[in-house]
Amino acid sequence: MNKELMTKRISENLEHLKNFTATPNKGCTRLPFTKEARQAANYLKTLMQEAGLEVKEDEAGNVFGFLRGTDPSLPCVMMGSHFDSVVNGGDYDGIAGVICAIEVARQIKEKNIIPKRTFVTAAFCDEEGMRFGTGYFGSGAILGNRTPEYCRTFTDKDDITIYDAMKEYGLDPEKIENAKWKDNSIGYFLEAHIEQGPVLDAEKIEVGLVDCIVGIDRYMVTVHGRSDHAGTTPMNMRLDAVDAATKVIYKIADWARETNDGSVATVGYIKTIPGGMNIVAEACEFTVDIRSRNVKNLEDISAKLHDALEREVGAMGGSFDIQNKLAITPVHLHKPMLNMMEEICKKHNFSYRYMHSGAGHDALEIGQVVPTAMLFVPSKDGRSHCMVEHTEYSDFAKAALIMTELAEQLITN
Ligand code: HGY
Ligand code: MN
Ligand code: MN
Repeated sequence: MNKELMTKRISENLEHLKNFTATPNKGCTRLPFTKEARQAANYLKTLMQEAGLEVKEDEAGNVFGFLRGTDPSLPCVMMGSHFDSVVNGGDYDGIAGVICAIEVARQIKEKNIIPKRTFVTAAFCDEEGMRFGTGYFGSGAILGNRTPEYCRTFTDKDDITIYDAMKEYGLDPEKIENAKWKDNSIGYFLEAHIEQGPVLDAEKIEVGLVDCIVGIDRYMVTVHGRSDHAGTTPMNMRLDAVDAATKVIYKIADWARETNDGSVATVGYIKTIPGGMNIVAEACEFTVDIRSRNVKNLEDISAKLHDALEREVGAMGGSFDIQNKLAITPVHLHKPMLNMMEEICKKHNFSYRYMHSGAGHDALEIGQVVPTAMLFVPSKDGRSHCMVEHTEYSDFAKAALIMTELAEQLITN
């Protein structure tokens, strides 16, 4: 395999994809079911077609490329990641894994490998959950975990439901369940991704072999109080939603620290309503994102959140709503494939280490039911979900090379 050619093609593709953002010069903002998503999906279809793949967009808005195997009865080997992003995010999170998958397909063709199992490149439409606060929409849909009711439930900040956003994008949410793949039709799932953390870069290691991905519980909390004049309303007569909410928020990070096992909890979004500096807030919204390799910690921190809300909002005299936007358990990835990737790294003298992922991925959703392998390449200074996110294109070529040799073993057996 010609690593220089692979690096060149990967860089050309990712450089072109940088055009498809709603915030030019301010990072990548490519939210699901938007103009930018459509532009990226169309470009990915072209690349898959040029690679000689049969292309399909499914009822969820995912894009797939098929390199048909000689034995269609065998479960396929799927490789991919997501083509959506966070707001003002980086240029490589997710999308680089899609391009690596397409490069693997090119390599399979150029090496004249005749696959027994079909090889499928996958571009999932909404892994981040950034627009609707959820997550793993596209990868969840192929497992049958998304319904029209689900699409009606969740809204974005403009109160647009997933359902209406899909219709606007040209999809029929009533047909979302048709996106489900037949049980046992996916034999293996592979994902290449940037680490999004500091470990590989700090330790100058080329490849991360991911053995475990954290579980995630995500909530949107709304505390309801009463709006009043900020100057004339005595402190003992207020139903101050912000006062109660912050008495809960300030505890959340410590609940994670107290686990002492790397669990994390984040309040990434807070909004006061109506948001006037001289108005006692009527309501306060905030998100909670809890992650751990230990399910019990997810449960404990969620329980502490509910108890604190009961206590503090009760004392204020208001009420609260809490919507569970995502609940997914940790996943341990497929040891035999990890061993195969380790052997490939040794063969090519790539330095590597086993590591867990603190970020969720489509591999977290699909790995719940399908043997899954994931590898990381270094993120410069460990930065991600921001416009300074950077990884060398030659590192993606290494990822594609490793995944090509792994895929070759899987699709020919
Ligand atoms: O939030 C995450 O961990 C991932 O980037 N979706
Ligand atoms: Mn991300
Ligand atoms: Mn990602």
